[in-house]
Amino acid sequence: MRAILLGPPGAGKGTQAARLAERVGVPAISTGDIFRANVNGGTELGRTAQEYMSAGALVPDEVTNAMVRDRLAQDDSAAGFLLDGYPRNTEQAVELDTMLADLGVALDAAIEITADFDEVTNRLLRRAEIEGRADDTEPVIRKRLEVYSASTAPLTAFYDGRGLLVQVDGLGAIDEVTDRLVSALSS
Ligand code: B4P
Repeated sequence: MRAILLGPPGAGKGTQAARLAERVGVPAISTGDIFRANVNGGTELGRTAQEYMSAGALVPDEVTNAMVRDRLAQDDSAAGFLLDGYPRNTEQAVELDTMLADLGVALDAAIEITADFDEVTNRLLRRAEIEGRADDTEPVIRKRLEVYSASTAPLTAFYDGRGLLVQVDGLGAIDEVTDRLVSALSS
């Protein structure tokens, strides 16, 4: 399976990507996790990413695209992958097309996990209490949702137009959402 996971921040992309990837036997590739690992490791990429992430903005496309291109070229992605949090705008989606064409493969599905903004805001504020992520404060969450509406939400129509869109309700227990995803993908 070669798929991408779409949805607003807090919809459950990271949560469900890990579970789905394990069931399907492909790597879950989270651009957010790669950025955070670089921030924690104090790398140059991490310093660049932190500046944008802590403001709730997207990390510049040239940085993100190069990172994903490298990751998809690794051996474990050859038989499939689940991209969590990429693409996040039309420019990244067009670049992903080029990367996949260069690898001679194509996407099987664009899975969108839907959830309303009140619910995702509450989830992220709860996570802030547990994990203390710098981008889970109320003003930054608001900014992330604005960026999602302006830049990422148009990808729903982009992938629907190609017949690749699979929408799954992200509300309810984590196990229920996983079951919905598995059944939506198998049909
Ligand atoms: P991400 O790491 O992708 O973070 P996110 O969108 O907030 O979603 P995440 O995966 O963490 O949360 P989830 O919904 O699983 O991005 C962070 C930042 O990195 C971006 O703002 C941007 O700056 C940068 N970035 C990443 N990709 C980029 C790209 N392609 N281009 C440019 N910049 C990029 O879960 C949230 C919470 O909800 C968790 O606490 C979870 O436990 C909980 N939860 C999940 N499912 C639930 C359920 N069903 N019920 C209750 N709680 C649930």
